[in-house]
Amino acid sequence: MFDLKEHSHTRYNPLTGDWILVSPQRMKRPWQGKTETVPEDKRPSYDPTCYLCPRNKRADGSINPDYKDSFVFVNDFSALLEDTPEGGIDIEGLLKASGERGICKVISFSPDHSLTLPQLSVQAIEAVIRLWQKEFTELAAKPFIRYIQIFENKGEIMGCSNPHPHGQIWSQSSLPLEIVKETNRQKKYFEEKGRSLLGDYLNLELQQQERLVVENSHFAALVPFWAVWPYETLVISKRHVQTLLDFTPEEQTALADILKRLTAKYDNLFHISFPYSAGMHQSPVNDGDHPEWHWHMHFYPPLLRSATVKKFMVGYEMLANPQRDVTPEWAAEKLKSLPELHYKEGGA
Ligand code: H2U
Ligand code: ZN
Repeated sequence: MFDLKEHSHTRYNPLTGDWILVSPQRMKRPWQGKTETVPEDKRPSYDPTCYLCPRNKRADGSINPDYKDSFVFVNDFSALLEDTPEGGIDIEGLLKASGERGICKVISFSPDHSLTLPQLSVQAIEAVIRLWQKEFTELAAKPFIRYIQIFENKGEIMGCSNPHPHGQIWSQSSLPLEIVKETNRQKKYFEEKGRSLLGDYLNLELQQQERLVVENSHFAALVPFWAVWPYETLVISKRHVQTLLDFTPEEQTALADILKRLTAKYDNLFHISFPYSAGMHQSPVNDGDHPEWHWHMHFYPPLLRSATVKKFMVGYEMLANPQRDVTPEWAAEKLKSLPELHYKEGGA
């Protein structure tokens, strides 16, 4: 009889329409992969060579203020620029290109170079959330901006240039690929059922409890049924809201709480500052009504079975379809069992 825990199968991602191949029987195979050395994780609170620390000089020659909480500036090497001319090419539908305008920013989460998100207090994370809201409001006020991507790239393994706790915001004049997919799927579901796709999905997860990692009264973090990365998680707001501007003060505190608890568990998994790419997905702006949109946040960590063994998206995955061995249920159980107190603060 077919068993999700035993037999290879494909799983559907209702948010994007993609599929993932799951091969639980391969968890038993011997491992002969690469082992790398763990990067030393001891840093000073202030690094005179860091472009994010207070009072330091950045690449464009400007000097950072002596900031006390968080600090935001326009990326000195922005991938998107506000003054890009409109236009493009279309040659027989085969050679197509279109000018893209945008604004890119960098956000330092704290003046302290040595910290990471889970080591910040809930109040300090709330301050970051309020800054995200302020930036979102300002960028959305520009009529040419249609989507605002708030994200964090963390760890050398993810190509992050600097361990100072920071994130980025890229905003642009068209909708990026993942947002197009998620908009289409959520819209179709909302039109058919009159309810939020992620709201209904979250209700199932709260009933089943099998993939739930952390929860409070306003948010839940879980390993999605269709997770691609071994320890991938999805943070979903319990209330169906379109963007982070809709959060009440109580929800802002609850979001800070869930982010701190989830990222502390991540660090506790292998006793390292856990690398990932994480970011919020929310409704486009200046694009009409999007009642289908349900705010959420993805965490995509690359690590597989230790601080040094990462999952590579190669071979079959590049050519055919993403695949995983450990089941999302197994990963959720593992994350759930870890302490919420950070290992550097006495958590196991
Ligand atoms: P990561 O999140 O990948 O580390 O990127 C940090 C960004 O900081 C990167 O996009 C920018 C880079 O362009 N940066 C500046 O804006 N000013 C600097 O002085 C150095 C790096
Ligand atoms: Zn620094």
